[in-house]
Amino acid sequence: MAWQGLIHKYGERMKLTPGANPVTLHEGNTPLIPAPDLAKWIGHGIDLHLKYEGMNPTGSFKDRGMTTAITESLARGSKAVICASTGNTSASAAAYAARAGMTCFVLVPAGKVALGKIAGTLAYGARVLSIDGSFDTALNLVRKISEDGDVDLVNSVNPARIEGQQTAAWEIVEQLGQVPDWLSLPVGNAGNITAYWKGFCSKPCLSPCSAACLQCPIGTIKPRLLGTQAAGAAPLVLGHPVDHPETKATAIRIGNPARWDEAIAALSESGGHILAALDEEIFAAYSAVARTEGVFCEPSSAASVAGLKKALDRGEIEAAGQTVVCVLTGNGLKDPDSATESSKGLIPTEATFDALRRSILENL
Ligand code: AN7
Repeated sequence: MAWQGLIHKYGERMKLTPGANPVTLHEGNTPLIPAPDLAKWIGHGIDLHLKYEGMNPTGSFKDRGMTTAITESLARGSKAVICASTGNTSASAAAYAARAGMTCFVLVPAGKVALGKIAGTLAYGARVLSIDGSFDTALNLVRKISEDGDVDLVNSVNPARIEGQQTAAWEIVEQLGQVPDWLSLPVGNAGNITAYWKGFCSKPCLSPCSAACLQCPIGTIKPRLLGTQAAGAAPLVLGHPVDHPETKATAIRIGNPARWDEAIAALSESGGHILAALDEEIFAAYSAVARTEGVFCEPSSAASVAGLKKALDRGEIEAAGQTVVCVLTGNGLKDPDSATESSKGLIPTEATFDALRRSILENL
């Protein structure tokens, strides 16, 4: 049967209102792509796979948690939702709210959201409120205003978001036929790391996922989690909130993660590790992912690759011969400015045969 989204596939395994009518864009079922050439770039003999979450309907992993959050909100009879966002949450909330016939308000930090994310959010008809403040300030404001009850909060402090996002862990086990040894992901507000850990700790699925997985290993075998923050926005690494977070990886420009305690617990229970990557390291990984494997992710997503390389290079973790999944949380098309700025750019070529031949020979 054709793919009908996450609630259709996994609804029975999630804590949701029974009988609620799913609001879905047929999200999930994203590719898990083997990445042997990127593995060589990283070094250290790892078996690397990329979970390409940029293939979700609005271009990021947020859709997994938004199908559940908006479904629950609609079932409660809400007419409007609100979120703070560095961009991807806003696009996702706006799309699912449009589908549900609800009004969506988003608060974004002025000038710090990638163009494609704003474009999507506006296209889906959301009210985009741009504030002179960080994501953290925006989140505090929307948390407070949602207490009035007129608008439902759909940031990842909403438990329905975590319910939906944990499905990525289940998909990875199905696609790989095993639990990976390491799961590497970027960490901003820490909802995703919380959700993955919940998924990996849940009950096994009822039927075998694949030929290689005759008995579901979920809940018995667990991966180690590797979290990466941007160096200018690394509260979990530093152990204290960052008042003025700064990074060119704007999706993870977050100084005081809402799911702080859950993230620390997941890291410690999994025997994992968290570290900070410099913007240069994140952008080097960003280019490497696209050029070695033809997979275009946004800069923040590449933090999962940058952090993995850095942790291995420094001997902070060992993974030789082990299976590693890097979660590429968002699509590179969301951030055209980063893509053009970190490439050589266009090659002006006169429209003649000779000029064309010269351009080709000079650039072979
Ligand atoms: C591409 O959209 O917080 O640690 O408001 O867009 O679960 O927050 C985005 C976060 C990683 C971090 N990669 O995930 C938002 C927002 C991308 C992201 C993260 C985000 P969390």
